[in-house]
Amino acid sequence: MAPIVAVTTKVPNPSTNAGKRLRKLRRVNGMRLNPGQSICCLPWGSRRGFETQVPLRRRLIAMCVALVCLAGAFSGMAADISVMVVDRHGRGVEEVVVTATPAVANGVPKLKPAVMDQRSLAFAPRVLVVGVGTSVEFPNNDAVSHQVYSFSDAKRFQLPLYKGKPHPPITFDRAGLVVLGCNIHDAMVGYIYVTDAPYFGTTEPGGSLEFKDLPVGDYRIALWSPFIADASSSLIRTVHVDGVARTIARVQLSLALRAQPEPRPRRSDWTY
Ligand SMILES: [Cu+2]
Repeated sequence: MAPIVAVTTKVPNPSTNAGKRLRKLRRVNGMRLNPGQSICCLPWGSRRGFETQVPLRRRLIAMCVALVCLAGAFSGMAADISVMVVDRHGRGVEEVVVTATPAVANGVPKLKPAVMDQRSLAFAPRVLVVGVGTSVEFPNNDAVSHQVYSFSDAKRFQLPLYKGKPHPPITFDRAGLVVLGCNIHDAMVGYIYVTDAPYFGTTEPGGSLEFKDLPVGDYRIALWSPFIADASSSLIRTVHVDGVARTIARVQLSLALRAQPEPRPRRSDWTY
């Protein structure tokens, strides 16, 4: 039978460590405790010193956790921006393109197919704003044929004479202004404003536009319309969304609206 060998392992003496911790606690804030006195039996004034010193690390950790949670909750907050565009007499201006670009990127535009219709010898809508990469259909719902074209740098194309919807959609893959014309009807003019801003729209007949549930942050609001003669630099606002209250951006124009939209399609660019 093999002899039983006693194996001993050197481990810290718990009673010794406990003694060290107790002596350390007794030195907190210069307090001295009697050997038989317990921390939990300290009078209130003495315990306050203990509570403010010993759990400091825990409190810092809890504070950091709270700040992280607060930041997370704050980042999830959102609020509306209400844009109002009025002329120099205070009347609302419709069909104004409004883009909202966050100072710190917080999303990508939600692209959806768009339509630039042709009705009653006019483009409908006259002004369309789309995100870069949007496909646009050009149905002709008139009884007569149209030949739609653009010679703008942002998108050059032409749709041979047609009625109905024989042509596939056109994708606008570059930011900029696309001026539309018809080679048959010179009075027809339309605009597609292609933007890389994640939030955009056009003002209602009363001159207003609402951006719903935008994440907290600073935004650059910019306006464009073929009828606005004011300098583009005067049509920019920086607003802040605080996640609580609605932010209102009101822009009043200084110059009278143009009688005719500008720029016009350049027929001279056609090559016959
Ligand atoms: Cu036409």
